[in-house]
Parts: sequence; structure tokens; C-alpha cells
Amino acid sequence: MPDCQTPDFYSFDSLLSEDERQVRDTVAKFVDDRVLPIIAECFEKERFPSELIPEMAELGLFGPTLTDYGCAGLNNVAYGLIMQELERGDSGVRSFASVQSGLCMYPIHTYGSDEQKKRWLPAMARAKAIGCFGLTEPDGGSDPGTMKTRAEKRGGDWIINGAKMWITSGTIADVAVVWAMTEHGVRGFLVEKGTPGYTARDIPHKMSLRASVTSELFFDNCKVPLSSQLPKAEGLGAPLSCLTQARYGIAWGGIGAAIACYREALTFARQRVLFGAPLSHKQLIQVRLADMLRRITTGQLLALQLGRLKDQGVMHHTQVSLAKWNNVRIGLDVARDARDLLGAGGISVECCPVRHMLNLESVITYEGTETIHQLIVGREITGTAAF
Ligand code: TGC
Ligand code: FAD
Repeated sequence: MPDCQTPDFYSFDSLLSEDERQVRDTVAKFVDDRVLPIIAECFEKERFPSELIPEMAELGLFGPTLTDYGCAGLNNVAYGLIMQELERGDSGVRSFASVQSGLCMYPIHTYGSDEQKKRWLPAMARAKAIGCFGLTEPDGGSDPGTMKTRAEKRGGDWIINGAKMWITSGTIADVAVVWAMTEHGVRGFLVEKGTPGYTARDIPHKMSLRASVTSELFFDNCKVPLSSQLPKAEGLGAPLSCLTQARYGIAWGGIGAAIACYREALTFARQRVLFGAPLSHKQLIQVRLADMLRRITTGQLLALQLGRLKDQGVMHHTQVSLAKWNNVRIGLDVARDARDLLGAGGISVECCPVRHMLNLESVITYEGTETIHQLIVGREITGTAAF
């Protein structure tokens, strides 16, 4: 019998290894026990639940696909399942893990010097050091190749000037992975909290990702040693390769959010009696639930195949674009429909769909907007960039 509850309509579970299932179930339990009881209040009070960070580190959720330096060396499917479960809890919790792993530990592991790796990676895996990733600028995030932040070599130092905006974990980060234009093109730098000329400030009044820290970073003649440059990162391709890691995780995360909303809508439809029968007996409600299940099922299988390609080392970043676009769209559409299906109660943060719906408005914008991913796929099809 196909499982419509979990949901696992196409025996997705049977396509996973025992290890992958175990990782997923461990994180699912963490989300059920530790995230779900507090997350609505965090969202309402605009508070990131930083008390969960040590436990997430204990579970090995930071840099889990990396090797050595205290990282677990899991495969990419297991990593995707972690992201799915975290986002079933909240996009803000998944965001924190994405940034720490895909946007900070990954570039240090891939582009860093031995000293940088030894200094930061074990600490970041244990969450003794928190990272943020500064690429987007106030004048426009979709076209990072035109960034205005500059790094200039002066004697034995780099001098950084500019600003970054909408940076997840900015004010709580011990180290910022900052991308700046130099005379030789884009380069990456590790800027430590407390460096003179570097400040961070939170962006308040967000109606989305309220359980996540989002900040602005300012660099005013910020002097960092030459050794703070990521030596192997040359050109825009380096930060874009980090985005590929985070976008991959988001493709799984969108399904996690959709699953949470679908389950709540299904429970409600069974319990709510209107016009003499449970809502779930009405044709139009069944169509809506079936449509949610259809979206989730296709998104699960797409994410899994993407993960298998990544594990085989043959995944292309345009495939990640298609999956990020598709699966975040699924999450957002399911969340909006579930919100409506719950009626007036659906506008309360006591029900999860409105929180997921609002969160996913950020997720569909960050890591490349939906339009940018459509244009990336369009370029792949036609060979012409139409950005
Ligand atoms: P383009 O010519 O396409 O690329 C320059 C070089 O990079 C290579 N490349 C990639 N490599 C790896 N992964 C990718 N995804 C890559 N995309 C491109 C490319 O092959 C080329 O290499 P080479 O050797 O030929 O030089 O560059 P472009 O300037 O035309 O840009 C194209 C475009 C629009 C796709 C790119 O700028 C883009 O992706 N824009 C969107 C920016 C974005 O997504 N920003 C996200 C900021 S971080 C964030 O949002 C974090 S949210 C965190 C959270 O989860 O909380
Ligand atoms: P713009 O680039 O100004 O785009 C505006 C609109 O124009 C969009 O609808 C876009 O799709 C559309 N558009 C753009 N180009 C084209 C085109 N060629 N044709 C047609 N339409 C186009 N960034 C980081 O670097 N690090 C982070 O940690 C981070 N965290 C974030 C957290 C949150 C909560 C949010 C909301 C954003 C975060 N971002 C982060 C920034 C995010 O990556 C950018 O918001 C995103 O890349 C879009 O940039 P923008 O907001 O400047 O929009």
C-alpha cells in the first residue's frame, strides 16, 4: 500500500540505504523533540533558537559531507535528508546549517590553506566558531559579478571597503567569508569578528525567516593579513560553487517544509466536519490533498536523483538550479494551499503552514531567485545568457 501519511507514496524509503535512513530518522527525532516545541514562539518573537546549536553540532550536522577535521564524511543523499528534516522544522534552522556547512566550511575546505582549515574547520564542526557568507550587496544580489566591495593589497595586508546585505548569521558569526573585487578579479577572505573596520548589524522587521539572524556587514578600511585570503579561490566561480552546495540542500529543504504543511492540512481535513461530513470527504479537498502529494512525491524523487548524481561526482550546477527552483516552488505552493485549507486558523502561527509560507518567500529569493534559476536553465538549453 502506498504511504500517504509520511508521505512516501513511491517507496522512496526503499531507495535509501540503512545508513541514510538512520541519519534521517535521527534528525527527524531532533526536530520533533527540540525544534517543533519552540519554533512557533521563536518565529513570533523574532528569535533564532541558538540554544539548539550545541546539540546540532553533537549530532554532526555541520559540514557533514566534508572529510577530516572532525567532519562525518556522509554522502550527499544523507546530507540532503538532514536538510529536509531541518526545514520540516523551520527554514531558519535549515538556513543556519546550510550557511555553516555549505557556505562557510565548504569554501574553507575547498579553497583554504592548511592553516585556515586547521584553525576553523574543527571549531566550526563543533560549533565553537560560527560562520557567515557575504556575497550579496545592497545594490543587487542577482548579479554578484558587479560587486562593489573592494580589496586592495597594501604592504603586508589587504584593505577591504564596502558593504554586504541580507547576510544570514552575520552578527553571531565569529568569521565572515567575504567576497570582494581585487585588481585580479573576485577573491575570498576570512574576516574575524572584532577586526577593526568590520561591523555587523541586524536587519529587523522581517516578516519571513523570523527565527533566523539576518544582518548587514560593513567594511571601512578593514585591514586583514594576507594570510586571511582563501588562496585557491580565484574568480566568481569560487563563490558560485559554494552556492551550488547550499542550493543543493535547499532543494531537499523545500520538500521538508511541504511535508510539514501537507501533514497538518491532512489532519485538519479529516477532523473538520462541515456540511455534514469531514472536509476530507469533499471532492475539491481531495483534489487539493492529491495535488500536494503529487508535488511532494515528484520533488522527493528529483532531489534523490540529484543527490545520487552528486555522489557519483557527475552533478552539474544547472541541475541544482532546476531542483532549487522546482522544490522551493513546491514548498511555497503547498504551504500557501495548506494555509488556505486550514481556514481562519491557518493564519495563526500555532499552525505551521503560515510560518513555512512566509519563510519560503525568503527561500524562493535567496540562493538565486526563482527567475535567476529559470534563466540559468534557459541559458543551458539555448546557449544564450538572457540575464
Ligand atoms: P557566469 O559566467 O555564469 O559564471 C562565472 C564562472 O562560474 C562558473 N559557475 C559556477 N560554478 C559552480 N557553481 C555554479 N552554480 C556556477 N555558476 C557559474 C561558470 O562556469 C564560470 O566559470 P568560468 O571558469 O567559465 O569562469 O557568471 P555570471 O556573472 O554570468 O552570473 C551568472 C548568474 C546570474 C547565474 C550568477 O551570478 C548567479 O548565480 N546569481 C545569483 C546570485 C545568488 O544566488 N546569490 C546568493 C547569495 S548567498 C545566499 O543567498 C545565502 S542564503 C543562505 C541561507 O540559506 O540562509
Ligand atoms: P535583486 O537582484 O535586486 O532582484 C530583484 C528582482 O529582479 C527579483 O525578482 C529578481 O528575480 C529579478 N531579476 C534580477 N535579475 C533579473 C533578470 N536578469 N531578468 C529578470 N528579472 C531579474 N546573501 C548572501 O550573500 N549571504 C547570505 O547569507 C544571505 N542570506 C539571506 C537571507 C535572507 C533572509 C534573504 C532574504 C536573503 C539573503 N541573501 C544572502 C541575499 C539573497 O541571496 C539575495 O536577496 C538574492 O540573491 C536576490 O538579490 P536581491 O535581493 O538584491 O534582488
